[in-house]
Amino acid sequence: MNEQRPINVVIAGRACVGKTSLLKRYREGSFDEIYSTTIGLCIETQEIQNGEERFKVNYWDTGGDYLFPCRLPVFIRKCDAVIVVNAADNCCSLSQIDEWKCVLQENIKDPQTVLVFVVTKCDVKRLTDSQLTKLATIGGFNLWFQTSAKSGENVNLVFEETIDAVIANRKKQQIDMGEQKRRKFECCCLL
Ligand SMILES: Nc1nc2c(ncn2[C@@H]2O[C@H](COP(=O)(O)OP(=O)(O)OP(=O)(O)O)[C@@H](O)[C@H]2O)c(=O)[nH]1
Ligand SMILES: [Mg+2]
Repeated sequence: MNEQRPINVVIAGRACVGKTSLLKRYREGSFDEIYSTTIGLCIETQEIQNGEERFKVNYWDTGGDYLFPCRLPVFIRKCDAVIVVNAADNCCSLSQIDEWKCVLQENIKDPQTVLVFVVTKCDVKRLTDSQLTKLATIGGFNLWFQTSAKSGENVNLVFEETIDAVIANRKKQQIDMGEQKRRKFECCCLL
């Protein structure tokens, strides 16, 4: 069994949008109505199996007030995926999406980084599919979901599809590198 390089997933968004609740619902299957702000940063780790390969996944649950709208800290530049969380009841305007787009463009230089747009609290207010798709497309996201940490709707899907996309990117990168090496070798043989 192959142990792979850890996968780093940053969960970002303004304070109180539901980042910690989203992760808690996924990892523990529970939901808490009482708001307890995340001070700075919390890291959770998960071991996952994908075929013959084993991955350690680190989830970086950021505290909204600590990070945003300041420049995101350096670890975000090295992550494999960023899950941007917005709450359906108060922060899905076009100007906020533009703001996120700038923050991500400024901080994430690796085009392989999977950008995920999550609108949560959909038990309180729900966007239409076309509203969600429009916002996510304008923001330049690769994946988008509407979720509720309270009901659990789509929560597992967010994390499963994000991890699948990261692993698929890595596999594609390995194939591309293998192909480049093979071409170099063929060129050397011809000389
Ligand atoms: N109705 C509803 N409430 C939610 C949902 N997700 C989170 N909440 C509530 O929203 C509040 C904030 O949730 P948190 O998950 O702590 O928010 P956060 O983004 O981690 O906040 P910070 O750590 O301060 O950045 C809490 O009172 C949660 O119970 C949801 O899907 N539906
Ligand atoms: Mg939190």
